[in-house]
Amino acid sequence: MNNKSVENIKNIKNNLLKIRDKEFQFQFRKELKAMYILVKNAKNIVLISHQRPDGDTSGSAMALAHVLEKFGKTVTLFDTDPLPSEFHFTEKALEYTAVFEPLKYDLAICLDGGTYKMFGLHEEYPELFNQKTEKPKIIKKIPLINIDHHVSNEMYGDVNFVIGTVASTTIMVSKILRALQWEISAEMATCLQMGLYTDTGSLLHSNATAETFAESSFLLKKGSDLKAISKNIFQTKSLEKLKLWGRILSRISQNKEGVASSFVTHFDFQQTRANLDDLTGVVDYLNAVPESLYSILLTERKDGKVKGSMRTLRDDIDLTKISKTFDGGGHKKASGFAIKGKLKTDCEWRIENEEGYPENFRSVSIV
Ligand SMILES: [Mn+2]
Repeated sequence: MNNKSVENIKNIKNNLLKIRDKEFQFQFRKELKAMYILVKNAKNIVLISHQRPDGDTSGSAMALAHVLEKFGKTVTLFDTDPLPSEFHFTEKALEYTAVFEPLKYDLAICLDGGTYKMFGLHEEYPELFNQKTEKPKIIKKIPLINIDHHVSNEMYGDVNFVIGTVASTTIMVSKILRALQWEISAEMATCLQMGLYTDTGSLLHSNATAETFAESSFLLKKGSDLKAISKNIFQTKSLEKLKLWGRILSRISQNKEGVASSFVTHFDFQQTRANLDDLTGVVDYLNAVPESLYSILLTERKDGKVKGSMRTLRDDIDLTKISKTFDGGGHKKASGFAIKGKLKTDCEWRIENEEGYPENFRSVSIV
C-alpha cells in the first residue's frame, strides 16, 4: 500500500465525524449561539439528571460540570435519587445533591429526559419546563436547555438539542462541545464514553452505528478510561444483584408469538436485599432466548405500580407502539411503561387425559 492510499483511508475515517459535525453545526446554529450566550452570562448553573440515574444522564451532566467549572461557574449536579455505586469511580459522582434551590440558579440544563416528568421536579416547578401553572413558585424563570436523544422528546426547553437517532445523550454533549470548541479533558471523555457504553450495551446493541463507533474512537483518543468503565460498570456485580438476576432468569418463559418474559416482585427485592438499580441490564439477557421477538420484564414497585421494560434486537419491531398504548415511551428497540397495580400469578397449568381432552371438560357435566 502506498502512502497516498494510507492517507486516503485516514481521510475517510476522519471525514465521517467531520461531515456529521458540519451537519450538526448547521442544524443547531441558533441553539449553539443561544447556549453560548446563556452559559457566558450565567454564574450559577444547575445540571439536572433524570430519576433513577443511569450512565448516560449522569455522564453527560458530569462532563458538562467539568467544563463549566473550568469557566469559573458554580455548578450543581442535581438528581432526586442518588447515583448507583457502579458510577462512583468518576470524579464528580459524589457531588450529586437532591436539594433543588431554584432561586440560586440562573441557568438549568436537563440531560437525557424524553419527558420533563422524568426529572421529578414538574409537580413543584412546572414553569421550569414551560408548563402552565396557576401560581408561579419561582420568582424568575430559569432559562432551560434540553439535551437529549429520545425520538419522543417533548421539547420542553427554551433551547432544545434533540436528535432521536443518536445512541446516547453523551454523544449529543460531545457534538455540542466540539461545535463550541470547548476543550474535552480525559475526565470528561471518560464521562462521555460511560454514557455511550451504557446506552449501547457496550456497543453491542443495534443503536450502535458507524457514527457511534467513530464517537467512541474519538473519546478514546481524548483519553477516556475504558478499563475503568468496563471494570466498574460491566464486570462488577454485587451478591444481591446476582441473587436477584437468578430469580428473574429462572422464571423466563416464551409464549407462542416468541415474546420472552419474566417478572420480579417486591418480595424478591426484600429477600435478596437488592434494589431497583440492580435490575439494569437483566432485560437484555431475557432477549438472549433464540428466535425471541422481544423481551419484557415486569417489575413490581413500592409505589404501587408495575413497570414493564421491553427490549428487542429485531429491526421490524417498534416497541414504542406497545409502550404508547400504556402511556409509556422510549426508543423503538428499548421501551417501557408503568401501570398502577400488583403482579398476580395467572396459572396456565391443566391436566389432559390420554385423548388430549382437558380433564375439566368432562368434570363440567358432573358438577
Ligand atoms: Mn440515554
